[in-house]
Amino acid sequence: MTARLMVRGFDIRKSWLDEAAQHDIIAALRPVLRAAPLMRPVTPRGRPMSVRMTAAGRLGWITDASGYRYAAQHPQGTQWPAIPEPVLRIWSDLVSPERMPDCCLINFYGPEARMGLHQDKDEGDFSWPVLSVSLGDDGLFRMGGPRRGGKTESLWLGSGDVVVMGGEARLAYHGIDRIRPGSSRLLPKGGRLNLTLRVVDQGAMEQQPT
Ligand code: MD6
Ligand code: FE
Repeated sequence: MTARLMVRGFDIRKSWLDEAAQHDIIAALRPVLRAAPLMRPVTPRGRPMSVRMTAAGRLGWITDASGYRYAAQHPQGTQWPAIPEPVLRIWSDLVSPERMPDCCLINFYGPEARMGLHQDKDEGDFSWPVLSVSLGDDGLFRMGGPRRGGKTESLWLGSGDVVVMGGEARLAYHGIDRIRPGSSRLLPKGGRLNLTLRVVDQGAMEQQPT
């Protein structure tokens, strides 16, 4: 059973995906991860992130010494694979069938991984929401407001949960404090996968690093 929760403008759909739908997505992600292997990104300040990352779609979000930006190629020099159909379907159902996302960022969390509080602000168009899909182990999701240092609220995201971050929440700070290793059996080797779908837009191919 799915349930809807609104927290600080974050539209949270608990158990939006049933187990069969989750397995379908994992199967569809397997060739994507073969074509575009997960890598450990390094922040512009030279700190390796604890999550591993890759992408699908026209553009992928990357970070390295030259900054955060969207790029048309995986750092290995290949185009990003297409965003799998069952993932696009979630976007059509919850956001819009009129405009498909340009990027599906794929984050993998091992037992020690976390994601510090951040805004998603490298896109050229904030009128579209960012949609996130959680798969595998539970992750403790922290939600704040438009300014760093404001009040926050946390909620465990489980496998199959979907979050739509739009409207007043589009530029809200958010992050993952920790995961609960071993809480799901969806991924044979454990861990948490998070997919975020974004409309990037603007002459994004020429985008300057931030
Ligand atoms: C995560 N999520 O759940 C990290 N970004 O692993 C995000 O950073 C995120 O959940 C934009 C919109 C929704 C999100
Ligand atoms: Fe984010």
